[in-house]
Amino acid sequence: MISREKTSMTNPLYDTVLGQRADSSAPLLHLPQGEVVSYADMAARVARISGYLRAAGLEKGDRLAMQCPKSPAALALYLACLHSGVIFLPLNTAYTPDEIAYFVGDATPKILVVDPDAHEALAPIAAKNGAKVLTLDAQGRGSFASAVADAAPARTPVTCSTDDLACFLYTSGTTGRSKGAMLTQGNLLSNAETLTTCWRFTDQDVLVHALPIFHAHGLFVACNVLMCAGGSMIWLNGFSVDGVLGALPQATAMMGVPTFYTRLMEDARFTRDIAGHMRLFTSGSAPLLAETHMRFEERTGLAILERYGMTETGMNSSNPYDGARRAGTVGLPLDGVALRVVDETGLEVPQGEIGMIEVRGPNVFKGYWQMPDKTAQAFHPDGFFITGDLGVLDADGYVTIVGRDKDLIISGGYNIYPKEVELILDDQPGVQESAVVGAPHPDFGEGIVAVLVADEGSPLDLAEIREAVAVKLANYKRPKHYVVLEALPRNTMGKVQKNLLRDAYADLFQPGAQRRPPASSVA
Ligand code: MLC
Ligand code: AMP
Repeated sequence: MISREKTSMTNPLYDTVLGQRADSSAPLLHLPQGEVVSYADMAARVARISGYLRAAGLEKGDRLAMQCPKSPAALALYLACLHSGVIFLPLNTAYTPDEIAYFVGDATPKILVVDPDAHEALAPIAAKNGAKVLTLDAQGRGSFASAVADAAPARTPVTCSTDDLACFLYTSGTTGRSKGAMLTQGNLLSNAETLTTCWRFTDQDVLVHALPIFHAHGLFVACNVLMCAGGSMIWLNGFSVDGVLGALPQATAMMGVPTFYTRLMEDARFTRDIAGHMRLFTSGSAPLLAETHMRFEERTGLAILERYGMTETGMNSSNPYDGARRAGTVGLPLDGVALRVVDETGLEVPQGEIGMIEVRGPNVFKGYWQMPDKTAQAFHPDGFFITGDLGVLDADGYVTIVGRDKDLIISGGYNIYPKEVELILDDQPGVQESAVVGAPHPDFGEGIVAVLVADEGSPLDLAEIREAVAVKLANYKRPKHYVVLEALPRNTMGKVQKNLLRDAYADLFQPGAQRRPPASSVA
């Protein structure tokens, strides 16, 4: 619950994560070249950016979108949006201009900040939507930096309440059309405070930060929690085994997706000696196999703490800091989060039975931007949000996720809705229809398989299809494997039986697996 003291702050989220330490020389970021950014340094940068945003005419509730490489300047831009009441819209750096055009058209940001390399492709999209486009590279250089350098700093944050919108994060859906999840200051603040307490973060903590900062995990879970605690982050530009191994000796904690842990364990240098001193390793965004959990414990003597969340809700449940971290489970509902498992009629199922996971609490988002129907469909009248995840509660209240009631693939911690890929495949010359499924993948958890049916008498050019898909879709959404069949398996109602396809390709990505094409060709 957000305290009374917080609600009387001028800008509760900004004050909690940075404002209260705006004069502190304590380290916030440790950069790869040894440079340190203190809390005070960050607050000074934020004041300048906030001054610029105000001078540029952005007001509370306006949007600013960013598709930039990870950098301290990009983090400062997020914090400056909080400071000035501007809604921050971070975009995956892998999105193609086609994808960006949709987000910009939907969210209508007043400013779009992009990588200089993408300026030429994105400037027309910004112009079409009346947005000003500025550039910011990985070193913090570009037209955005020049514009900000001339601005007079704005030191006082714009007054915001916990109900004001702080960020939009886009999530895809079963229809293939992305929805902007509207997150309030209160959503982000409550989750940051709850996780800080639950995972015992303090100003003594040093987090290995190897996640991207355009999603909930890297930005809200990692950055907000560390700043809320007053700790610091070893700021890596992305995940690499060498980068993490180099950072671990100075660190106390790390947050990651399962792929981080499987990749680390593939390296003989990742041992109890290098990791055993760590206070905490957390995992989320995708299922952590029980086998990975156990191998990690054997290797390091430490149990990974797995937690469960969503873009729309932030974190919902977590294994305990003290007490049993049960492999294969996502732990107990967080303080303040009500979690229930229900059947199709909305009634809670008996303990031990599978049902839909639904959650309610201060962490749950306000709705989808300009999509009142989708918002209404996502909630029950009593305020519970329907997650689309199927789960089961055990006698001690631990949650296990057993599947999804949504056609979703999670690859390396990123979500891919098959429909979005199928719509593009169906458009390709010679393709009659397509079905996209996820198959177990040793590195990414799931790998995308595209199953195509060709128009009669028209052989498919898979190389051409791959190229066309690459223009339209971010790299992680692109199928890792294509199969051509004579027909898709369908049930008597005519519905594609994706379960049969999943079964047929279950060992496609397994090391040494025999690729068994059920029909014509595989590539
Ligand atoms: C990269 N590729 C991927 C991929 N990431 N393919 C599938 N799934 C992914 N996640 C592609 C690359 O484009 C490349 O394709 C090939 O795979 C190999 O690339 P790589 O160099 O091995 O990838 P890398 O850059 O190392 O990235 C892998 C990764 C990254 C796991 C480090 O994907 C990552 O940082 N994931 C974290 C995602 C995350 O933060 N999720 C949080 C969402 S929030 P090619 O064809 O060019 O060779 C959320 C809420 C919650 O879910 O609960 O937390
Ligand atoms: P996103 O909306 O991109 O944030 O993805 C949220 C989805 O990721 C959830 O609905 C779950 O399906 C999945 N997810 C997140 N954390 C876990 C976890 N620890 N175990 C299993 N699935 C998870």
